[in-house]
Amino acid sequence: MFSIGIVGLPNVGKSLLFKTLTKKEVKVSNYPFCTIEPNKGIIEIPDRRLDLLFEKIKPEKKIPSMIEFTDIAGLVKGAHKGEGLGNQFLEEIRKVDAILHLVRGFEEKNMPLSSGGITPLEDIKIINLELILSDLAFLEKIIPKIEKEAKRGNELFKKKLRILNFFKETLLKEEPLSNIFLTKEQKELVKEYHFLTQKPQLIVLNIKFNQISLENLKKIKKEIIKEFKKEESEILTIDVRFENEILEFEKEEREEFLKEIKEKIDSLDDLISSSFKILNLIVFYTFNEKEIRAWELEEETSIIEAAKKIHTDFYKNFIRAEVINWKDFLNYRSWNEAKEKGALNIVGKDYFLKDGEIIYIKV
Ligand SMILES: Nc1nc2c(ncn2[C@@H]2O[C@H](COP(=O)(O)OP(=O)(O)O)[C@@H](O)[C@H]2O)c(=O)[nH]1
Ligand SMILES: [Mg+2]
Repeated sequence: MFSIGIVGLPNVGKSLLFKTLTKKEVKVSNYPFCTIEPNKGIIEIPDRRLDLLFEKIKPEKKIPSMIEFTDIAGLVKGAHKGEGLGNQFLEEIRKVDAILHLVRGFEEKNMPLSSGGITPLEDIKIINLELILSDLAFLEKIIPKIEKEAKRGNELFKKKLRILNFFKETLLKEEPLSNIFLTKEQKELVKEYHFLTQKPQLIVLNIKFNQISLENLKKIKKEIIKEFKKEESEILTIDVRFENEILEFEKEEREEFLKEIKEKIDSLDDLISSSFKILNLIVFYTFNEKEIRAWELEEETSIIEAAKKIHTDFYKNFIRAEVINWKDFLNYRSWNEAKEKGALNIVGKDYFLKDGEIIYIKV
């Protein structure tokens, strides 16, 4: 399962966000492979396509894709040098696939801010600098070893060394590694190191919706986009405490509330969807009479890898597969009808799956 780490300075609302998210948690007992740890929770991904397919096919069960969220304790300045258990927390970040960077955008009388005000840009910089310095310290540890191998004439290590030296230069300029464009081959070469600043990062501003004007909010967002070279879709605003409070409400009531302030804040579902999106995964579907299921997969992966994910038998005995885009499938009454009308694409094991495809594997 892919995982997201909630990261940020102390007192920005990470644990409250985690608590709010895990109120939506799936029953872990359904997933015996999952370890139960207090700071981890498994959340279902909202998926309109899956809902529509479920309504059409009407199997007994619907199984959405899921991701794991981890509440990682607050980083402080100097974390990379071990400040405030920093190294331990940074190691936890190394294990996740993407970072949800929560930033404080609310004021609270009994919780004064050390800087005396709301300073999201500075706060983001503090955390990102710790990630950069941690990557740099790690690089300095591994480069000499790789240099040794490269000197012996190992071509692979020579290639690695070139990339890692370039990484070092970038980090020394206090830039994250995500700013560097890498080819697929280059990415493969450094994948094993799990650099922190290479992980996709979603920035989430935690505000009090009645405390900040829409104008001001837009301005802050724009500054963040510019300063950290982010896409608009990589920045969300959320009112964590409010989301926590309205969880108790009925769905209609909740939507009524949200409609009023929609311009200012994103919803918890938006947050979950965006966390999933930054992982750059595709989703494909399988179904039978019993269940319809969504599966997540890395982009540019062949169908044989998808088969492996479903069941090793499908992987071992794969003959071919039938594939159709989910929306196209809605035009037919059944799989058989789609097949008779020639709408199914028959593919071999090297076929690259595309987002939103339904597959049926023949063994
Ligand atoms: N006003 C307001 N207070 C919040 C919000 N989120 C968290 N808090 C409060 O801030 C304090 C720290 O929150 P916590 O989730 O423990 O922060 P963490 O250190 O980042 O895990 C707690 O007293 C929370 O109740 C929020 O969205 N709005
Ligand atoms: Mg906490």
